[in-house]
Amino acid sequence: MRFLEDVVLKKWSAAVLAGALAVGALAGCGGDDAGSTGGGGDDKITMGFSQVGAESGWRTANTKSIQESAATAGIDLKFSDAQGKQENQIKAIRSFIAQRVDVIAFSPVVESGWDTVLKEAKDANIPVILTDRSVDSQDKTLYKTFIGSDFVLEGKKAGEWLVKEYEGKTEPVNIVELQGSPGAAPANDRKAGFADVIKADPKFKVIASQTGQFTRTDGKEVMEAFLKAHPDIDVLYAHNDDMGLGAIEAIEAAGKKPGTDIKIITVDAVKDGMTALSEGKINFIVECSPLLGPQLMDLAKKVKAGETVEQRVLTEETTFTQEQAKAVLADRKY
Ligand code: GYE
Repeated sequence: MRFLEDVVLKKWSAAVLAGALAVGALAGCGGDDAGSTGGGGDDKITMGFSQVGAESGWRTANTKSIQESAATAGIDLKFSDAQGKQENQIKAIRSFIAQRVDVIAFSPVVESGWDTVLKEAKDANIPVILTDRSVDSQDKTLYKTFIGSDFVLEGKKAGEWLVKEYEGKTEPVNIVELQGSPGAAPANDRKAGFADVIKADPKFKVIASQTGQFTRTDGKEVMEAFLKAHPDIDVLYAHNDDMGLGAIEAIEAAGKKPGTDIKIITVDAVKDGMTALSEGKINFIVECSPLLGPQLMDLAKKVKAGETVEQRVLTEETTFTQEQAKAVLADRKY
C-alpha cells in the first residue's frame, strides 16, 4: 500500500499529534482508517489537477470554480496549467503520481493517447477523475468517473435551432464552422452532433470548417479567411463563444452585420457571449457549464473514502435565445 510512503507517515504523525492534543489520547488516531484515508479528521485530501490552459472565458471560469471549491472543501489543490499541450499534462500527471497525491483530476487537452499514463496512476493506486472532457480509452477502469457535459447533445441543440430557424425555406443555407482545438472531445463531439441533425435536410451546406483553437484570436483570423473565400456565408457555427466573438470582429471589419447578415450560433454562454447575444450579434447559444468545482470536490471525497461513484456525472445545461439572454445577463456570474 502506498501509505508506507514518507509523506503519509508524516501526515500520520501529524494526525496522531493533533489527536493527542485534542483528546489527550492516541486511541482514535492509529486505527484502520488511517490506512484508507491517509489519517485522522484533520488530514487534508491532496488533489493534483491538470488544466488544459487559459484559452477561453469558459476555461477561466472553470479554473476559478475548481480553485474556489477546493478551498471551500478543505482540499489541498496542486494546480498545473498544461498550456494546451498533452505532453505537459502527461508530465504533470506523472509528477502527481511521484508526489503521491490522493486524487488526480484533469481535463484532457485531446481525447486520445492516455492509456499509458492512466495505467501508471492505476498501478500507483491513485484514483483519477476526468473533468470536463473525456478520453477515448477502452478500459473504463483507468478512471473512476467522468464529470462534464454531453458535447454531442450540445452540437445537436445547435443544429436543432438552425433547422427551426430555416423551417419552410428551400434555398441553400451556407454554413461555416469554427471548430475547437483539434482532437479535443468538445471539438469532435460538437461537430458530430451538429452534422447529425442538419444532414436530414440537404439545403444545409457546411461550405468551410476549420479549427479556431477555441480562442478569440484564431476565431477572428479564420473567419477573415472564410469571408474572403466565400462571399455568400449565411450562418456561422462556432464551437465556443470566444471564437464566435473573434469572428464577429472579422464580420464587422468586412462591413457585414453579425446576427443579421450572418447568423451566429455558439456554445458556452459565458458573459461576453451572452452580452453579444443580448445585443443581437449572436443568435443562439448552447450552454456548457464551467462550474464543475463543487461536484468535483464532492466526488474526490467520495472516491477517497472508497465509496462507489457513478461512472458518468452529467452537468445540467440549457440554451439561450436573444430574449432569454437579456433576461439573465445581469445575474450571469461568469
Ligand atoms: O467549451 C471551450 C473551452 O472543454 C467544454 O473548452 C470545454 C471547452 C469550452 O476552451 O470554451
